[in-house]
Amino acid sequence: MKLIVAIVNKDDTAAVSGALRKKEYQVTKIGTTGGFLQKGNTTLLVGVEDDRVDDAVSVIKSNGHRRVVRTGPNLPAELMLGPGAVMSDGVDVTVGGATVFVLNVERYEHE
Ligand code: 2BA
Repeated sequence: MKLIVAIVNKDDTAAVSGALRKKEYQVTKIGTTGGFLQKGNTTLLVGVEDDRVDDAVSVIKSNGHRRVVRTGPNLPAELMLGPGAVMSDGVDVTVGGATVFVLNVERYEHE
């Protein structure tokens, strides 16, 4: 068994989780915040049998869309420009479709 952890844009959450449920995947949604943009996104947890992982990931990818988002002003930019650097204007970044991690599940219990 695997646990899929998928971070999707919050505007795609309903489409992604709806498409997963339609194919009888069980989904848990967690409201999360991206560390870079500091904007809300959604993390989905999906426990699946090994032979359904590829299908579940393809459902997630086909319902999560890439989009360009403008950051707010005064974005800390130390990673790009060095210590203490801040970008006074916003910049455009491309976000998503979906960021997907597939983890091995050592044990699963469900009463
Ligand atoms: P955020 O951290 O808010 O990042 C949003 C978008 O900003 C990213 O889109 C990427 O295009 C850009 N970005 C992130 N860090 C950057 C940096 N240091 N310099 C320049 N641009 C940067 P995605 O890559 O599609 O990521 C969407 C969201 O997925 C992220 O939101 C974060 O919540 C999550 N994520 C992505 N990779 C992750 C990872 N390796 N571990 C944990 N969460 C991750």
